[in-house]
Amino acid sequence: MLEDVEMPLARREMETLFQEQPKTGNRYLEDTLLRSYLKTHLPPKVLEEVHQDLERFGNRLQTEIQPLNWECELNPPVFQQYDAWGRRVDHIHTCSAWRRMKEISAEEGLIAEAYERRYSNWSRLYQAVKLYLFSGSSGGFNCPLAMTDGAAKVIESLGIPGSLKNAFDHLTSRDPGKFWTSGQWMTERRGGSDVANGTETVARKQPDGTYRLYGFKWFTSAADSDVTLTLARIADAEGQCTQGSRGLSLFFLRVRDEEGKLNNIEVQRLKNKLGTRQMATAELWLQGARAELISAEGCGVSAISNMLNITRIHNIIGAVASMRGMISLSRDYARKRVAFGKLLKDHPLHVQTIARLEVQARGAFLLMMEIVRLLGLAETNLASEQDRLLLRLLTPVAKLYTGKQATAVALEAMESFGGQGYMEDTGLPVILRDTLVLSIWEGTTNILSLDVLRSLAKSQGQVMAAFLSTVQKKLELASSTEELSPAVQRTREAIRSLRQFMEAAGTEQALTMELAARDFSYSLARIYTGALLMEHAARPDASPTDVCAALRWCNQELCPVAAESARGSYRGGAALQDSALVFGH
Ligand code: UCC
Ligand code: FAD
Repeated sequence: MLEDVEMPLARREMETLFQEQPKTGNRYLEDTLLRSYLKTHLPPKVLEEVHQDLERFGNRLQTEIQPLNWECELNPPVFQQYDAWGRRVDHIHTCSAWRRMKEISAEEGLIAEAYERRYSNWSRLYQAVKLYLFSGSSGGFNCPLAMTDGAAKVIESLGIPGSLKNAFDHLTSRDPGKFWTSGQWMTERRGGSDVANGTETVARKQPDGTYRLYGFKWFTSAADSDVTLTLARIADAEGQCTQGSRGLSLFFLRVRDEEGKLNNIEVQRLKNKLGTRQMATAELWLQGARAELISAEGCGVSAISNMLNITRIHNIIGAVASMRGMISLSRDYARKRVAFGKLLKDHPLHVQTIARLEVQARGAFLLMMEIVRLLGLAETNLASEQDRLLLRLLTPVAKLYTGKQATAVALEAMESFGGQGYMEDTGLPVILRDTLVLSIWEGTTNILSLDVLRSLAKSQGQVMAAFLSTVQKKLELASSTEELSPAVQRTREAIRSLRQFMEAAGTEQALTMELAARDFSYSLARIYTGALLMEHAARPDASPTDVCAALRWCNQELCPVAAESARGSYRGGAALQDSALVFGH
């Protein structure tokens, strides 16, 4: 080692040029929007209790959970196919930090809270807030939690049949020794979007009434989970299966037995993924896996949609958490990093860049809270028909929209750290990679846009009526705040355009709506989010920043579907042009 005196001056000077690491403190205490939301909406008694728990949880995240998060990234799961003596074991080794995340999830009631309903309709929202705070430090454990919640929801919606009572108790347990997680095996090689035509797995009935499943599941995340829900086609006495959606039924199965031996399942390999590397996603051969039929025969897709809608809400939570996490770090970095003789925070162009991200994150946050509020009402029988319809519509809308927002925010925020943002060991690329999947799994953007149309078609106009009347109510409320009037005005215009578009589309061919589906969903997301931002800004104790966020949000194109329609983007010839542009003539 060089003696201090021998060190050249230039090098000594350079060694003082450390870049300070951006940090976040107690996530709950630092999140002013979250706290103002809770203060506005929660009954005082609930707020008091929840506040205490969230403050404690915020500290636990910072001191205990955040270090585990990084350990999970550094120690991804490892697949061992054979033991030293050539015996096939198919063991997925997970790190101790990952296993600790499972225990913490139980201790914190991250699933239990939603099903115990200590705070009636507010329990769901409270659970969602904890998940939101946990998400960015969870080392990818938010993924199994999403599916566990989805499985519990399906079982609950079936009335917790006797045969599933034990599983439900495990999935919703606060006891780390008892807590189970679930997988969600829907995707097969022939297609993950078109599940109805992609599913080849066959279920053969056994004399004892159970089934054995044979097939290949192409994507199975959190493959170390205890149980799973999956789809298969029941074979009749001749071995024939009904094809399409009506041939699919929903099954529950234990992945391993009490000794940890796989349930006639072989692991082909673990996926080599761009992100979510902390979590094992496997390809699995089902070779007679014993399973229980839990839906009516042929009603598998509608039965698993209870799971889908919950996991999609978790996806929304993950997206908002990613945005908030990136922005918090970026904000802290701006307070520490000097460029051109002053801190980044004193460069208006840099701050403008982050402020634009902040507007996106605020909007997404309020949309997330609206959805979990509605879910809480629905689960405690306090929801009106209008609330239920809105929940059905807004879930795919928010999943697809926040997925895209989170990707854009994570990318831009990464740049705000300069070259450091690109350095693997800062952890920032991990956040970006893990965010990119949010638009793919749980239904891609296009598939969810089509699901938005499905929800419209199913309700014969009632969904749109619920959407429009809720937005109108929020606008009326916002009208009393003078500063918000430009935003109110712009949203009213957007609604007029949306109505005109829908009337015109109703008279044209179905292709119009299919081509418009994505822009249509974006329009719903922007209009509804704008209304939520205005509602929040119209509170008596709203801050000028709340007003500013609402005004800025509403300054963007709120109804892109009408604008694109006016450009002729959905006319008959447009699809042909699209095809020519992509594939040539
Ligand atoms: O990706 C996955 C796990 C990733 C890891 C976990 C991430 C956790 C989040 C993270 C936290 C950060 S699991 C795989 C996800 N796969 C998908 O999302 C599939 C995407 N494809 C679709 O969503 C399609 O639209 C399908 C599969 C639902 C289309 O199915 P069908 O059978 O062709 O569609 P149908 O015939 O229109 O629908 C069949 C029934 C209908 O009801 P009935 O039978 O009563 O008429 C539909 O109304 O299902 C009903 N249905 C729904 N109901 C379909 N979708 C829904 C829905 N979303 N809500 C309510
Ligand atoms: P495809 O269905 O082939 O889609 C390809 C493209 O075509 C997409 O862009 C899609 O939007 C578009 N497209 C398809 N149909 C239409 C249409 N009608 N109109 C317009 N565009 C269309 N699945 C599980 O079941 N369980 C898991 O645990 C799981 N974990 C995953 C983990 C990771 C990290 C990833 C990346 C995926 C995981 N998946 C899982 C699979 C995931 O749900 C699917 O990849 C996804 O649903 C898309 O299906 P696909 O890959 O077959 O794409």
